[in-house]
Amino acid sequence: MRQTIIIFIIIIFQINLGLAQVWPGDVNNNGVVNNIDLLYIGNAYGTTGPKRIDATSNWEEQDISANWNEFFSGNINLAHADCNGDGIIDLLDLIVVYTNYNKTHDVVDQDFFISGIPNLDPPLLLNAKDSIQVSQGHQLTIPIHLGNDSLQIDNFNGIAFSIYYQPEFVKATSISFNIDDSWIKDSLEIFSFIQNDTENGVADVTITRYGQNSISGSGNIGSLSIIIEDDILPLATDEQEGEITIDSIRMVDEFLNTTAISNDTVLYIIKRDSITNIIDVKLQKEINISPNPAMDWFNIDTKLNIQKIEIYNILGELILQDKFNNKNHGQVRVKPFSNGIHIIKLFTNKGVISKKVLIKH
Ligand SMILES: [Ca+2]
Ligand SMILES: [Ca+2]
Repeated sequence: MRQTIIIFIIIIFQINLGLAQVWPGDVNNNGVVNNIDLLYIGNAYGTTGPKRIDATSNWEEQDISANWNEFFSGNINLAHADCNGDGIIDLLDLIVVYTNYNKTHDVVDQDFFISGIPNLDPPLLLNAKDSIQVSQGHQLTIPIHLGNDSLQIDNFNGIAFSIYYQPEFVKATSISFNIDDSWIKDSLEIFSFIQNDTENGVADVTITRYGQNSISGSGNIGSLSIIIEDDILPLATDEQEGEITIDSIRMVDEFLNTTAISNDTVLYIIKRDSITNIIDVKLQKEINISPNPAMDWFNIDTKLNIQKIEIYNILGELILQDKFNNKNHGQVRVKPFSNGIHIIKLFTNKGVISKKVLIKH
């Protein structure tokens, strides 16, 4: 009798403290299924453990039969990454994330993002050319770069980010992410995922390597393809404008530690020639500063309205303030300033934007 009570107590203890309950697809167990969960699947890819008894992918709380040996940081058992409960973490679990995407349970503990500072933290860039003609299939392709020559990426294991766009310009199923010549891919050790919310104009992307298997480098990681919506164009007698922004970025190393990455926006201007039927898409960075490095002066060119600019030296001292009176272009003389990096703060109708300019006489 006494032995039975002890066993009973041990079982209760295990249920309370040991075994997790899994919501299939919510790998980091924060209450919501999204592209961040796929970073964890990538990280634990190929790991095996006990199968879930009576496992399904249904959106309901499911008991696991036994804990796996490994844990993610935050004491999250790897059993959460085995979304379909078959005892291995692989691409079938990715399908469960698709199936249960955006579903929530309990109180959602929102995923965090560390916003990088432009020109100080490595960028995730929409590497847009100035002007693209998209007469064939109306497809717009924008290469995406992670890191650059001066801001390299150390220990990339995976990245999740979102692309925000005006849904009225884009066909319902027309956004795709293609990994082509990509420095984060070697021997095909990578998978990518895109979930497109056409109603709100948000496409969530995840690209991750298989397992804990990081790589360092910078440059092209793939390209975004967007098909421009035909239907709106015949109505457009004038140019149509919109924005594509890349944000909500979470880049992780092999231990799922997050690195700050700066975001990016391009403006696009679409015009359809009513005679030739050629659609001309002009892409433009939100703010262009050139030349950079600057010798005696630099130009600012943007679609935004600039109220004023401030220039700070490397010591953080304010050395110039200039009114722009809501203009969207102008020239700034920097001849009196010393050589080195300077921070330009632009006060615009879309908030304060910081840019880095190198002055080199
Ligand atoms: Ca989650
Ligand atoms: Ca599985």
